Amino acid sequence: MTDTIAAISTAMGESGIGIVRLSGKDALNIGNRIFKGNKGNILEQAQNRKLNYGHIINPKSDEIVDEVLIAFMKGPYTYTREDIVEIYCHGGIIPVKRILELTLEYGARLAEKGEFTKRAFLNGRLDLSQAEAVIDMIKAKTDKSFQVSLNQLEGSISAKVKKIRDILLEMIAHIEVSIDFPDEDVENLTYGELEIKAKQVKDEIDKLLSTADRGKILRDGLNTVILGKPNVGKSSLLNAILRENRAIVTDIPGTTRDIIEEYVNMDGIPLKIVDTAGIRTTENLVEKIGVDRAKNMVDKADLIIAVFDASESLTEEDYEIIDIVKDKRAIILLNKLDLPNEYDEDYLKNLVRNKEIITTSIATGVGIDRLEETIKDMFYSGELDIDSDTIVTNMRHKDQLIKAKKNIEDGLDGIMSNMPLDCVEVDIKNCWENLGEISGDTIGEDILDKIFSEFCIGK
Ligand SMILES: Nc1nc2c(ncn2[C@@H]2O[C@H](COP(=O)(O)OP(=O)(O)OP(=O)(O)O)[C@@H](O)[C@H]2O)c(=O)[nH]1
Ligand SMILES: [Mg+2]
Repeated sequence: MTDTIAAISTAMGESGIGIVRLSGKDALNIGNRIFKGNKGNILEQAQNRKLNYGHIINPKSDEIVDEVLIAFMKGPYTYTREDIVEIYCHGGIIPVKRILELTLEYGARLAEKGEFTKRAFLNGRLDLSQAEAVIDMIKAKTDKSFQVSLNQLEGSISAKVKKIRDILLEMIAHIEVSIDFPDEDVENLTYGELEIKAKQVKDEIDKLLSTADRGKILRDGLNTVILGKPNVGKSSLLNAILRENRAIVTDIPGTTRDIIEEYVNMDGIPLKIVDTAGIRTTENLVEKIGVDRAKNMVDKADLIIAVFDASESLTEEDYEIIDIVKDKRAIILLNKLDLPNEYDEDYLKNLVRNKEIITTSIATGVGIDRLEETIKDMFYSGELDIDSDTIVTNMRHKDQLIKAKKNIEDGLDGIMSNMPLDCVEVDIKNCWENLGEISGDTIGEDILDKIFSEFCIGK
């Protein structure tokens, strides 16, 4: 990590300014080679963290490349903990590219994706969960998901994980002492203490895990799948929610053949709306694949909107759909209410029992607002308290928490059945390591590379 990296840190395109960033021990040197201020080569005398006005020049020809502001930030009080030089030039593709090329020519190496943040992590400025929060912040699509990432960057998960790991460490220390100085009284005491602490650890892990699904929703959007037999108005519903003609709507059953996914921000709730092919038995190969895909979406759905046609009595396909959604979180939509009704409301109510039934006429726009209100109510009700500061938004963290939970449960079983302490210790240590992978204290190089490859270049 002794080389100096450089990258364009702003998005490529037309803009007011663009930023080229350098980090590493040669950052200042390289900056000095290509920058010319009013008083000559000013960076050398520049005060730390002050903006300097001047030009980037090509040292070989003295030709001006761009008019810029440049700042030098001395490590270790920087993002990467290394010396950093930032060059603020005109936006647009050409200036940033030419300046980047010059920095490379004078000794910098093109940064890999996320390499600035990786250095921040490796130099101990951020732990891994905080580094991951940086990606999430950059990718956040709603205020809420941004806020949750910001909390994570501020260390909300790190603090919780550290607290749990400290308890585990105390347990390990306790066990080691008991093994080194065997004494029956001490040992009995040890089992009692270990039990209390193991339960505490398990509780804390459970608490974090209980926020994980909510975190996924905040990050990716509430996965909302529209399901129904052909021609009931599923695509019309997608269009109504999006308020644009996204999907093709015709009166021919079997119009939608593939999955259509769109994101919408419903008063701050991120939704991923999925329109699907109408469920029916068909000989048409393309449609058949579409129907299979529709059914596959069900398991991944956070919420299903099952659409029925009120102008017809229930068909075999409708019964199949009722069966699919009966144990799922679902809203029942009775559509085409503008037409003469053929369904038996009480009968349907009885079939879907605990589910909310909403009557709509999507074609004329009736009932959409009620559907939206219902979705919002479901989201904000009960367990979905999205103001909580620590929410596990990252699937990698969730996986580690699940592993940690399994290990502490095994450990607890061992404690309860007075297993030899060195066996118990293995589970406790595993749990400690699982949690360490969240903060990055115990983690392999390959996983690190994978995590940082999700970043954009220049961050
Ligand atoms: N009268 C009436 N017609 C509607 C209503 N909603 C949708 N339609 C019509 O029903 C037909 C089918 O609508 P779509 O939205 O394509 O239905 P779909 O469920 O996506 O159908 P597939 O893609 O074939 O599965 C179209 O002609 C719509 O205009 C409604 O509330 N009332
Ligand atoms: Mg359709």
